Amino acid sequence: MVETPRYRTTFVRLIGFLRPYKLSMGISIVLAVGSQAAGIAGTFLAGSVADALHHREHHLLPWLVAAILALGVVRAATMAGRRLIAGKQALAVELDMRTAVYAKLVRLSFGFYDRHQTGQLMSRATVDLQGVRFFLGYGLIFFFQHIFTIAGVALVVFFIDWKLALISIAISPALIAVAYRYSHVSHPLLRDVQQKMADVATVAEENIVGVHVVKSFAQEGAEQTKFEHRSEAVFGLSVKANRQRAFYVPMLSFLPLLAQAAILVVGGRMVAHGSLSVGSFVRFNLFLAMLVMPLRSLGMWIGQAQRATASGERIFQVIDEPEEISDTPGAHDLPAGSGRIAFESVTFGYDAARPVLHDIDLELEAGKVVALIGHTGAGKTSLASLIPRFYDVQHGSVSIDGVDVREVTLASLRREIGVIAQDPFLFSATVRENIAFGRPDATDEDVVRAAHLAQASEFIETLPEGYDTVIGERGITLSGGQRQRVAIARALVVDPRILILDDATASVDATTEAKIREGLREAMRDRTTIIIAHRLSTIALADEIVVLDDGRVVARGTQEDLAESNDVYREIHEHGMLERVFTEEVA
Ligand code: TTP
Ligand code: MG
Repeated sequence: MVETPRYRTTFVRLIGFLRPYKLSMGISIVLAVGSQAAGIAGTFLAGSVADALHHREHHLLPWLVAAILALGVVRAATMAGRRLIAGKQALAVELDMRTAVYAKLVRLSFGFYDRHQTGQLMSRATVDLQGVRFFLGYGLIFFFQHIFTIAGVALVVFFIDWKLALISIAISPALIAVAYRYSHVSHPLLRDVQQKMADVATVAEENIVGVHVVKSFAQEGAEQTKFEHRSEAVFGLSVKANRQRAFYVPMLSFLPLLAQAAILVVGGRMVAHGSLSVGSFVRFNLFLAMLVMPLRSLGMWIGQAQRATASGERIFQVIDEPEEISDTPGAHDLPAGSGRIAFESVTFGYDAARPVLHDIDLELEAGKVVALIGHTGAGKTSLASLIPRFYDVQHGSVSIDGVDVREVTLASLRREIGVIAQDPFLFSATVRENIAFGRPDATDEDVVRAAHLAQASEFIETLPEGYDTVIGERGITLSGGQRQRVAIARALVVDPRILILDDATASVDATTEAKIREGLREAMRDRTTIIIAHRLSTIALADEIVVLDDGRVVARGTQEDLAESNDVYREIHEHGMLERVFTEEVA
């Protein structure tokens, strides 16, 4: 992650998210202040009722009650207005923030995802966002509302009697401090509870997803114990949080009582001596009650602001992360061409200090099929991932039809390259939507044609709802070979100039492999194709073979060339020969 920005900067930037909502913020604050003012005025009049009763001015009563009711209506109306406006604005701010975070997440490079854990990123996108959302949505409005209430009430009580006012205000620092303290100590605990709950969910999820492994190793008991341990951790922390609540909440209710007792004693004596009217005595008690909530909330608010800022910092770390791989200024679309690929003295490493590809010079002819072979870890996947610019080279260049991939827009580059991974990821959507993923405007015919080319149409039609069948979580309802063919169809529907198949047939049985191979034969027509393969039968599709060893090209040629000269190829050849006989028998 990038260097963390400073606390104050983060706070200012967070507030910056409110800029588009200045008007509605302003109106909300005015309405909030208005409703509190009506509340204060109503409370004041309640005291006047007591005075009227005390002085037997009964004719004033109906007027006073009517005025109190009218103020109540004003209060209710302004409150409703504030809730409507502020509520909508809070949701809009949340939407903006979420959009900003996700817009960044989808743009970040593969390198970023290599360096960061999914769980970490997910928590930023959810928990931290939640921490900020409430504060940004309502925090400022509440702040102004509380400050106004405290100031307004303080002013009125000082106006009534400054000595009594001092007594009631004296409680404020203590109340704010205790509320702040509560918010301060409870938060880390609540966050731990949340974290432990995530742990419980993780164990539960892994056990459900990995149920086959758990059962086949007879580890149900051990897994249950693990689960119980984590659940007990949640229990322990929750009990602790409960203990805090049991202490602080009554404490927060008790503190104002001290002030009230003082006012009852001192004020009562003043009333008895005639230096304070009964009405003012009533007012004091009511105003004191009015103060309690804002004072408590203000204390909590400070804690909330700190947490929101901490969460904001983590969110901004994502938002500020440089995109590493993005369109260079002045990038143009990849010009039309036939799909010739050239690597020129390419050196590349995931960590620049440890290259995994060394000084590779390789030219792949347009429209030809090249098989990339080599031992595991030789760098085949790495080499292929440089073409769609999943990563940038450290030295040298990769070009398509004579144009450096770094000079063209990513969208135009990737549109021309279909990548099929070994274990392709399919979305929980219909087969049709999965195939049309790269080209949402594809017609049904396009989808069916692509499926047909990939030899997938046959099995898709036997699915319960054909192309409208929704693929289950992680593609569970399709077999490995079926998933792979859907992935091939997905790559073909965009009609790319270049096709890259990474180990595409390593995980399937011979019959399926034969079917996929048939699909490929069609799919590869008029495209430059790179097949990373281990099976001889797949390699047989290629016009040429490139052998990679330890990040270097060590040989290239036709099958016949390599059969004589290359050890790696001979190894596969001996092993794969049996495969081929078997495959042909079955197919
Ligand atoms: P690969 O390019 O993944 O090697 P490969 O595709 O030839 O191997 P396989 O047949 O098993 O698929 O890896 C080359 C080196 O790069 C290896 O040392 C692992 C390393 N590597 C990373 O550090 N990060 C990555 O994301 C990948 C894909 C590889
Ligand atoms: Mg690989």
